[in-house]
Amino acid sequence: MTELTAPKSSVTAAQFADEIRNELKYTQGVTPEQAKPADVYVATATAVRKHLMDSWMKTQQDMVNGNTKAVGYLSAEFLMGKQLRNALLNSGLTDQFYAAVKELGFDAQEVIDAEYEPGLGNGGLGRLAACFIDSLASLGVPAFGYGIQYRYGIFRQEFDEDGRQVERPDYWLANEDPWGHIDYARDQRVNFGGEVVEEDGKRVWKPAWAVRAIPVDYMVPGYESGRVNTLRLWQARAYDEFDLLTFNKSEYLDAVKPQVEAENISKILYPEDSTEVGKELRLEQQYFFASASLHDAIRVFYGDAEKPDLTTFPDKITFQLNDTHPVIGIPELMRILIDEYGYDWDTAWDITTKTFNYTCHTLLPEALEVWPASLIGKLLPRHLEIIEKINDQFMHELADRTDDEAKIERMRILTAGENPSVRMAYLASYAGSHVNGVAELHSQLLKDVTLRDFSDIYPAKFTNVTNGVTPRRFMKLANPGLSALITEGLGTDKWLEDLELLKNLEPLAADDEFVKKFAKVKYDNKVRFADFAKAEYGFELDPTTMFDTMIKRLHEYKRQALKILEVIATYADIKSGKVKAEDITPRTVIFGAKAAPGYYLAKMTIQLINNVAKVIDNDPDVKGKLKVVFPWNYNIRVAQMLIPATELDEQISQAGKEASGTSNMKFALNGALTVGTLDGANVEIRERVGADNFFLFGMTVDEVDKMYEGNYDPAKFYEADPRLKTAIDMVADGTFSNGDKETYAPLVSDWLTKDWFMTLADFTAYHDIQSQIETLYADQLEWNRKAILNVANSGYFSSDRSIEDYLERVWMTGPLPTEK
Ligand code: DL6
Repeated sequence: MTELTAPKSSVTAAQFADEIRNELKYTQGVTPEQAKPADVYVATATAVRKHLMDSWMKTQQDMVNGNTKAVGYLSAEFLMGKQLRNALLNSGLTDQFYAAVKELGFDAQEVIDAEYEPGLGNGGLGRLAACFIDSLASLGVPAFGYGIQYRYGIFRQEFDEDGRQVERPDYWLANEDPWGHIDYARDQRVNFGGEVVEEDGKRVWKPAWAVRAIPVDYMVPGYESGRVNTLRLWQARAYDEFDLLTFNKSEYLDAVKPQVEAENISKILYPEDSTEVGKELRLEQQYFFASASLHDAIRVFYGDAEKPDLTTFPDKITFQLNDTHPVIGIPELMRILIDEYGYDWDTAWDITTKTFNYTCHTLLPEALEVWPASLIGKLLPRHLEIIEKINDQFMHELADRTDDEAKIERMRILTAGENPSVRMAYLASYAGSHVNGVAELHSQLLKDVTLRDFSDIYPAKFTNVTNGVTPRRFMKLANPGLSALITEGLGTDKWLEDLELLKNLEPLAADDEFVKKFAKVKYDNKVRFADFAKAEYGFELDPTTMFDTMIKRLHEYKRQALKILEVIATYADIKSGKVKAEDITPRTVIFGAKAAPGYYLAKMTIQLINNVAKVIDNDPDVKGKLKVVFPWNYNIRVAQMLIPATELDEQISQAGKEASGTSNMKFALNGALTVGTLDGANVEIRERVGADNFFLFGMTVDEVDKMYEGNYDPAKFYEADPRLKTAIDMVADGTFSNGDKETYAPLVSDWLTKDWFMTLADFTAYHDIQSQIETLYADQLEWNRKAILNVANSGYFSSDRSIEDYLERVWMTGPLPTEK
């Protein structure tokens, strides 16, 4: 499908076709006749980069020569998704592309499909980083995304014949990556290990080994802004390729060992950290990219000056620490300033605290990183000294501010005792200028619970910035049908830059003709997804059924278990005849989720979902009424197909556990109704779209807390709700494991004896809301009216708005001046 016209580039389709031909010849060395779609993809990407080159260079020059403070977004994850269509859209070359590839005799979709999606992130955190750098560029704010170019991103998920998750390595760099430019000349040295000695009254770090950090630059074009920022991802390389002497002695493995070890640093995203070696590698990764990025920023703004005035550093760039992964950057900047540039401690501290801000993305205490001091001491001995000194200074500062000794003790960055450890979130909360959560409720809970002591002592540091998503990728690219309808309804496509304009769609929810057009777009998207699911996975989906979707990482707190138990109970209702065939709203329940490779119960839940899907599929009694599918290897590409096709969005985490969620925003903006708890950004979505247009159920944070205090007993809920009991019994009795009662025994036992996230306690309420959902769904006009009201009132959840909030509340900067 050709997309609506993007901001125009003056290049004609014929010229663009010539540019692609040129790249085919001079980059790929093939004629159009010899070319494969993958060649045309690379040639197109190369041509697009050339279009962006002037703006990219100009943006950097304006940033370095002007007075606008830049933003450095330090993040272990950037889940970018495919680049081609986004780059075409933002550079105004979409229409030319479709015409040009046609002229060259290629199918545009095949060219688009030739791009391999990099998975350099896990989930919401990495995708948020990608949305943010898109918005920064679109708003014209000078910025760098800084991270790691992992050789292997998140694993490729497969399911075995028993429905179990199998993790396969995702070697995305086995494919050409035309977007990344390796800049060997701007490498950085990153040191590790060794010892600290006293020399001339100074502490001097004598590292034992070093890794070469090589930047790979990705252009980040803004939409309609004329600005192009940089995503700089570091690759780790060894300094010495290998030891020839050892090699000649035929000790091959020993000869390449240092090289292999150095390059391991950027090899995989989130190495398994249950072992010492895994932990060590994670810390190496974090220090590797934090150190290289800080040195890089100094190089960018001060060139090779030997004695730059780094007291101006916080006026040049402000660094956002995306979760705790880059927090080791704090002692690193202190070390750079003191050891490399000779500043005294107080000046270095002043610069450092003005430079960093910290975003916390979790409410799970176990997700706040804590490093054994011994490990930091082994890898980064000078940093451990600096952290000790920061901790001492902090303890003194606290003693001046409070008499509450227990509180001071609780707040230690470096814990006391025999095996001290370093709490990275505390380090960031003390050293950062600002600390923010990612939704109103989350920021409040950070202040009230997770970082309460810090917010008591430093209330002014704490703020909220509710997450957002980019409408360019998640509406314009993902949902061309809805985008065209919105533009028609509003009479302008300016909503792509100012998403609050969607509000003007509100009156159209009362216009039956518009509602019908909207319903048709949704139906077409369902057909599109059904076709995709058939081609990709072999699924047979019926687009006349309700598409009910739950996509997110598999975690107990997100409660995929709640959804699957409800599906099982419904299945049992149909089988037993408790629910009459004519009373059933036919549904297709779609799951998408990866479980961390070491997360036993999460992986078992995946297995259960797959086997429930199989049993239901093979049962003629439920045919046409209920179907479950689990497209494996959920990624951005699948999200872009599935979200626009979804009618009911499941956001059913236990209240007080989901920091924000961002798929909830994507769904609302694409006209799905949400069934959800009062958790994360659901709260704000509901406030904005209206309580009548949101299916709320379940316990609140306070009710959850009370239930924890009252010795929660899940078995009571099991006994009290016969549907729940039946569903759990079916899991236990082998219905979904060929009669084997052991397969899911750990899951069943966890539900009945522990159920930390209170799936059972919320089950009845979750079921009750389903009848409201089905009543409304039976009235398609009303359903779609409410869906339009969701779209109209979700403009706030643009990542452009999030970035504007960061600019105003945290970063205190803005766009580069535009030329008169
Ligand atoms: O802020 C982005 C994203 C939130 O939308 C999710 O609610 C939150 O779970 C996620 N956080 C993480 C960090 N670790 N944990 N847990 O991925 O951030």
